[in-house]
Amino acid sequence: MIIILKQNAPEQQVQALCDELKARGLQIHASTGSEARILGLVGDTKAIAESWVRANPVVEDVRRVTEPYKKANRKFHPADTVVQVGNTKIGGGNFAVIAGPCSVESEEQVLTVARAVQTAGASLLRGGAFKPRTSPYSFQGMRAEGLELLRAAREKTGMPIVTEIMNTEHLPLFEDVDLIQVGARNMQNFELLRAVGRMKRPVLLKRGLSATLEELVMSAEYIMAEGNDQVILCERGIRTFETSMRNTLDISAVPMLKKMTHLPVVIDPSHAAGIAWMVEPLAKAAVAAGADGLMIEVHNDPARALCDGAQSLTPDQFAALMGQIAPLAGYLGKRVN
Ligand SMILES: [Mn+2]
Repeated sequence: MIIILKQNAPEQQVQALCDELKARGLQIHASTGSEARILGLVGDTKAIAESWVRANPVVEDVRRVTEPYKKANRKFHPADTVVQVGNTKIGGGNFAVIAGPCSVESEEQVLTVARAVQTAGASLLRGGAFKPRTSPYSFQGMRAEGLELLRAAREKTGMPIVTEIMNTEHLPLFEDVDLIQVGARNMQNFELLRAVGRMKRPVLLKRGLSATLEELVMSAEYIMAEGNDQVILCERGIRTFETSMRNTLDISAVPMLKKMTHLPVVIDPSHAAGIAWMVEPLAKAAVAAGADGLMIEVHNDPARALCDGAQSLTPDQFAALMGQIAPLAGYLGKRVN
């Protein structure tokens, strides 16, 4: 961190600032130029808030020269993190597909879809039990009963389950969920992030609809700061000025997140587009850009789906997509599981 001091800053106050910074364990390299006087801070500055420094009357400006995220930062952890969910590995050259209905609707529905996506090559089963819906009058999910149906489908197929947690009160219900999803709307629910960090189970963290990549990585940092480094990042489309699709898939998030962090990156083309026919081209683009996996919504009867039917693939469409995705990922050197 570099602090630029105001011209003619009183020496006594500058000294007081330096003493405070030293008391926080930092070393200070001061340099005086013809136009400005600069303090270079050496040491771990992640807990020093820029706003706290800027509030000091002798400070003209402050700049961070290293990223505020440490545990998620590739600079301090060059090797890719591999997250293992059941027998499935994601990251570090391992590619996996998560598929299933937007929401769990009945025992028959979730089991039918689970069997179909498993046959087509998906290794993890998704399904929403607690649904964060824009309208309180929309279907809110089967809640605890939905979780039971996912467990039953896991029992019958052997597929690990992926489902979204919406608040910390539900934590006891999620203790045996294989991959806990924190959804886009909860990306900055910091208490929830800390709580899933303490659970020591793999977490799928979705990017908020208007979150920057640094904000997404800082949210991962919250989970990791609690001692849980099994975090998978998911880009699911962001809100832009474009209205012809539900969201705009930020494909550049894949290479940029991989440069910023060592965590696996998964793309959800279903929520990005909101339209079933766009899932295939976006999924291919994600694989080509280097994604470690895909998360895709599949429904046995999209026209009658209680949630997100327009973006759901039928089992046949999903099988056709997998027929293209798996060879493409293999061609790019990924181990598909
Ligand atoms: Mn959905």
